[in-house]
Amino acid sequence: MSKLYIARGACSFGAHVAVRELGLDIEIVKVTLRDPASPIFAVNPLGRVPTLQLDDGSVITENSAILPYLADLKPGTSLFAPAGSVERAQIQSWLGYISSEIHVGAFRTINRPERYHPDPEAHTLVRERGAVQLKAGLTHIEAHLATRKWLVGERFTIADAYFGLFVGWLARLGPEFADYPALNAYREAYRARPAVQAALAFEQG
Ligand SMILES: N[C@@H](CCC(=O)N[C@@H](CS)C(=O)NCC(=O)O)C(=O)O
Repeated sequence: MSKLYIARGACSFGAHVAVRELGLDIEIVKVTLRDPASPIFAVNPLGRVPTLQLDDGSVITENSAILPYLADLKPGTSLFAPAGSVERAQIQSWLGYISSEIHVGAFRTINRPERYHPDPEAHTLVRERGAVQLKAGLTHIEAHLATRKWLVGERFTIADAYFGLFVGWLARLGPEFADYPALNAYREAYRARPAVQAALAFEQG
């Protein structure tokens, strides 16, 4: 059976949700991160999640590759769109924006400043810059969501499975990230989904 490697509360949550939304027969394997003894290093030399290992041993990494791959296992699913369609490109556009601007460009800068500057005394400044980047990205998405419930096409897609986890992370950052009405409504709609609740229960168990 194929395996999706995830870690509790990590950015693998979107792929985990997608597996449950799609009803795929894929084993969810919970691992620890930044731990040399973690089994993730035997599958992905970077030691990162999500990592998808297929029946035949092939390995796929990166949210932006794993999420479309999972959706394509269920042709015609409403979580994605047909090859060649504008909607498919828009969904992929959001995957790229969230992966680069929101995750690595903003959250990682705030959560892992040591990856951007070796001097601990510089970390406060790095985090501050990350917060500025994050607010710019959130303002952009807040405006987009002001007139729609989900990112693309009036329905929940793999872009939402992915973005919803980062909206969940905002609560960890404190009150300066609380004043986004459309994002707050989006977080509630995301959390209400049975697949999200099942994924949360599994990861916290
Ligand atoms: N660009 C990757 C980022 C993956 C990533 O950084 N995952 C984090 C968890 S949110 C991780 O595994 N961190 C452990 C580490 O970097 O050692 C993706 O989108 O899949």
